[in-house]
Amino acid sequence: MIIAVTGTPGVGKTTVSELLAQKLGYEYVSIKKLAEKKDLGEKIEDEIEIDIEKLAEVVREEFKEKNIILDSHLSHLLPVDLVVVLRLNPELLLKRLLKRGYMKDKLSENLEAELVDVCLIEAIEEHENVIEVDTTGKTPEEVAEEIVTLMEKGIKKRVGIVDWSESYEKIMPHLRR
Ligand code: DAT
Repeated sequence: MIIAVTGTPGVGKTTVSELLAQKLGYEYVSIKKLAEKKDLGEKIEDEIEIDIEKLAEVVREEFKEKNIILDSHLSHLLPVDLVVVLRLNPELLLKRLLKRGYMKDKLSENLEAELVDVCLIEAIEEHENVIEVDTTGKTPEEVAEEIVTLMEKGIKKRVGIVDWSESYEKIMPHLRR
C-alpha cells in the first residue's frame, strides 16, 4: 500500500510522515530526495521542478507491492492508494513559514494555497481515498495517531473538515494584491 502525505509546505508532512512510517512499519520516502537521486526534474535555484509523469512511472515500478509513505506537496498527484492531506490554520502556518525564512512571494503563494484548499481539491480530483487531517493544536504524535486510528477503522474518505475563512483578515496583509 502506498500512502501519500500531502499539504502546503510547512504543515508538518515530513514530521508526521516519519512518525507514521514508524507506527505502521512502512518505508518513508521523500519525493524531493527521490527526484534528485533519479534526476527527475530541472533544478531551478535550490528547488527542482519535478517531472510528475516520470516520477509517477518510478513510483509504479519501484514501489509496487511495497508499503510506502510518500512525503511531498506533490504526492497526491502520484499513483497511490490513499492520500492524507494535512491542514494547518493559516495564521499558524504564517508563523512557521516566517520562521523558515520564506520571502514575500513564496509566503503569499503558500498561505493562499492553504486558505483555499489547493492540495485538498487536487487530491479529490485525482483520488477516491482522501483523508483530511487538521493538525492545528495537535502534536505530530497526535496527528500520526489520528491517521492510524482512521485507517484501523477502515475510513477511506473524510474531507471538508476545516474552514479557514475566519483567518482571512489576519493573513490578508501577507497575500498578494
Ligand atoms: P513540511 O514537511 O510540511 O514542510 P515539516 O514536517 O518540515 O513540514 O514541519 C515544519 C516545521 O513545523 C518543523 O519545524 C516541525 C514543525 N512541526 C511539524 N508538525 C508540527 C506540529 N504538529 N506541531 C508543532 N510543530 C510542528
